[in-house]
Amino acid sequence: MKALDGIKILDFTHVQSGPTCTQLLAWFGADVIKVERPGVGDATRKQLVDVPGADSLYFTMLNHNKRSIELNSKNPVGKEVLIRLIKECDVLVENFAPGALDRMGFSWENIQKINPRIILASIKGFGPGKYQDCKVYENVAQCAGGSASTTGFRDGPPLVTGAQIGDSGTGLHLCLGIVTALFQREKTGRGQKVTAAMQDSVLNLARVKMRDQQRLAAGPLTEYSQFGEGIPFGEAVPRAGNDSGGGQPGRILKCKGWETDPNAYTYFITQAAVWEKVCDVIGEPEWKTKPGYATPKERLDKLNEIFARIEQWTMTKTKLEVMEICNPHDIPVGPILSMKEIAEDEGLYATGTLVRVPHPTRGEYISVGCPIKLSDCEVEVTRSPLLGEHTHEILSSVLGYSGKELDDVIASGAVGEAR
Ligand code: CAO
Repeated sequence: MKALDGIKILDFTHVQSGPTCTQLLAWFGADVIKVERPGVGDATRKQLVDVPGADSLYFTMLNHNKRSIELNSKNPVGKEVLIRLIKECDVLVENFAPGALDRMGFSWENIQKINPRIILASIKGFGPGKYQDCKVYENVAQCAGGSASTTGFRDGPPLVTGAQIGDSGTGLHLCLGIVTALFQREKTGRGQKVTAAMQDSVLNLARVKMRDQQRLAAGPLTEYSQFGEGIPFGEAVPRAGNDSGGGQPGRILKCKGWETDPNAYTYFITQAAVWEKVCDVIGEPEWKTKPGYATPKERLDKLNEIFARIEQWTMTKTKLEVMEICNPHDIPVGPILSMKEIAEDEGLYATGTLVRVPHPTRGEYISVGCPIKLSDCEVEVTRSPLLGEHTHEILSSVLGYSGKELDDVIASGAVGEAR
């Protein structure tokens, strides 16, 4: 038995943000019916193709455990099929451009009339306001949500991060909204509208930077490296390089092999509670009591010197040796792991965080499995559907089409089937 057994999701999502959300729901046992344009499908099927003729990794890695129906929702017969799907399903999830669902004739008011119990879950770039009509992609959200202005080095331009906090981050937020609405429906019997804006989700993930924006009014941010370097603050939270966000000084330091390996680095935090152990490990025991070094406040203007000394030590060790030496002392360090190293970590396959998935047209590929583990709901990752692979099955077994009615729908051209 799966946690979301019996829940049917009408999945009108595409690209990354929405599919991230519905994939999680599918992993927890929901029946996710992905509606795709006949002959075209989700645009990511054909983006960044590495195996000619096969669905891309972009698509396969975001659409596991789903079923695919090819359905033209602008065609009159297609609309009838869609109405039947809305009647059958518990949740409709979409991340079309603003207004697209309304233009199809499926406004929230209409959807509620068709099925008052349904939950409509939407991702948009912005919430209501001056930018509400904009189409938005990942990096736009990272910039508009405050992340880019606070990422990177002070003397360089704003930076976007490799983690897809705008797309996958918003998908996660929406997923929580959906299960919360399902929980509330248990008591009220009613559906509701759930929305998550990409700007809002990025801002939520950048919450500590809004904290710092307000702290600036009370004085300089002493834990930022620029304070110790005597560089004045402006009106907005600056980019903090690799400073840690939590008030404990931290940096990325070179390790053995850095000259040729771009990832031979470690993150190193000089946590106040373990300062004495840090001094012992790097061979500067006198710093434990030396005036100007003994307390965190005294050290603020010496952080460059201190980290340069720690780096002299880390450069004599590999990043994994640094971790092995520091961990027993509770000194927080993090090796900079490349995607290659992560892909080769069998421990991550053992926990299901990485999975090897067989696929009929592209062969076996590696995917990231479900990052959330439930003790009573095991996740089994199955491959993404081919375009229209389940059209017939959904029409007949979910919607009850049969005989002439089924033939008529297929003949109308409103639906397509895997070729
Ligand atoms: N049958 C018929 N028509 C369909 C259909 C189907 N099964 N599925 C989609 N369509 C139509 C839509 O109705 C829309 O038509 P109109 O423009 O006539 O209303 C059209 O396809 C295109 O949809 P779109 O505007 O959503 O797609 P796009 O490629 O132009 O824009 C995106 C993509 C992502 C920028 C936009 O959807 C968006 O801003 N979404 C919200 C924010 C978001 O999720 N962004 C993250 C994307 S991941 O980086």
